[in-house]
Amino acid sequence: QTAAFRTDLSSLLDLVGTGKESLSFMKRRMRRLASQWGMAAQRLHAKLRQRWREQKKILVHVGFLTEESGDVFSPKVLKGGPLGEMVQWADILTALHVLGHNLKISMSVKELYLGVPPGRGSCPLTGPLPFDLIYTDYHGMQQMKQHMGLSLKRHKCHIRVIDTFGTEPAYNHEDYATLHGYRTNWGYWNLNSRQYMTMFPHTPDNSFMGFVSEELNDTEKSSIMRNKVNNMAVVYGKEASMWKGKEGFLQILHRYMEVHGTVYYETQRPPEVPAYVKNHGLLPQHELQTLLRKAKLFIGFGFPYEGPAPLEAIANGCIYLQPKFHPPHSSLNHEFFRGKPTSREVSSQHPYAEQYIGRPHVMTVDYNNSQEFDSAIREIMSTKVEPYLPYEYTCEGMLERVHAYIQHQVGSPLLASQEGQSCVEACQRANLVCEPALFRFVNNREALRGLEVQCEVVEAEVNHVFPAFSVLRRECGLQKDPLLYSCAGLSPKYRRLCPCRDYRRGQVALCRDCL
Ligand code: U2F
Repeated sequence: QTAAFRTDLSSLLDLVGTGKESLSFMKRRMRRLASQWGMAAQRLHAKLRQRWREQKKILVHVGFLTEESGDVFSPKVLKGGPLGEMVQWADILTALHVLGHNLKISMSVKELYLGVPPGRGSCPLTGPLPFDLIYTDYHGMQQMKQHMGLSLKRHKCHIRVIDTFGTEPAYNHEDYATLHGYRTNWGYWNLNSRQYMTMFPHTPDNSFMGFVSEELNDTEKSSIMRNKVNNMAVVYGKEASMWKGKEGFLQILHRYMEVHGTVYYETQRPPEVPAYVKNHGLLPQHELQTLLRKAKLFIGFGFPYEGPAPLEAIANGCIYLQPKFHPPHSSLNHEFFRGKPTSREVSSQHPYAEQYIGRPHVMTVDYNNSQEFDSAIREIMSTKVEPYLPYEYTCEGMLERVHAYIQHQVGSPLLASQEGQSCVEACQRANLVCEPALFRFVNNREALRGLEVQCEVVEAEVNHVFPAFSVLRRECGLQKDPLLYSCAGLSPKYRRLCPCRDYRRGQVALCRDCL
């Protein structure tokens, strides 16, 4: 079935459900950005020039929002708790919907069981997989392992783990992690490291999923630039604890600028927030954007790490000022990162802003040097910048990327031919070509299991149609001599295991992403 772009979000909004602040936050965000997504869909549609896209059946199981994982996030949505993950899940869901895929959303372990006759007690994921792809997170992995048992192994290659800070190969590889001290409580799932999808492009070992930020047209941009208030600063930190011990910097800042905050409070101003700060309380996202449009400076004090807010500020024409960390923070020296499956060194509050955006939009300075800090503020007040949003954080950028991951990362599939059909033909039927270099990856029992093949015997033989299986006799054969891997071979007795890949139109020797 063909995936057709969708520009209407109403069926997605229905799917998301109700009853939790986190869901309401995500839905508000979806509505607010709906027209932006719609325009992006039209642009990508034109760019892809009718290229055929297969509609995938996709399960999105948001583990961290399930009651079973404790869901500590939802109750804090209106109280200054982390929203970055919710921003990202809202955008992932929207991107998948807009790309035209067939979505099922699950936010509880119960929902993993839906559609199974009562009493059978088995998860639908234990049978043949009804989904082409499963997006989940580390909590979801744990839950699926508990409920699917061994069959999780078979379905592994369909899983994508949304993982904010990233997982390095050394931590993912079970045996290696065990041997060399890289085991963490998050697990060692033996995935292909590209199955972990991150919030920022931390390392090419993982895939970069990202999220989106607000986009402005030229008229909006120039109006924002005209209306900037040069001495207005907004502090990054919606929770009072993020302001703790920052009086010194705030004092210097206040010498030059009017200081605004969006700190959550119940009845009284939190003691961490000085009286001269104009605190708006936690704002709904669109009101925060309005505030950022006027402000000249968005200033970070070191926490939270790697959130969406600095990108939003820069997109609204602010300069983002943040502390440099030396030594860099990492799981080796900092409580927040301790136990996370990465040794990545975080060189400032927001390394992406530092390394991929930089001046004039981003200034990363040593806050312990008050002179440096002081002159950064003065420089910011006199620097003119335009609102800036990297393409990869626009809706079109995200759609393009998610589209490419879906079509290419599952675009090199393993197929079973029919009896009497060669792999040349089997792949062709799926608009792909047989790729002999990939036979060595499918010449094993795991591949047979992945295709749900019933084998009474598995034997390795010198036979030019192997790897293959006979349905009738329940016999499976693996290839003994790699020189005999053949796309062309066929036999009426056997269905073959065929590794296929995509190709460039008019240059079939190369895969689409090969140049
Ligand atoms: C990050 O999580 P946070 O949620 O704390 O990240 P922020 O950058 O502070 O902002 C998240 C969103 O909160 C919104 C704002 C951002 O989209 O528009 N917001 C708002 O709606 N109203 C306000 O008054 C202020 C902000 C990161 F994303 C997580 O992955 C990490 O776990 C966490 C800890 O490092 O930091």
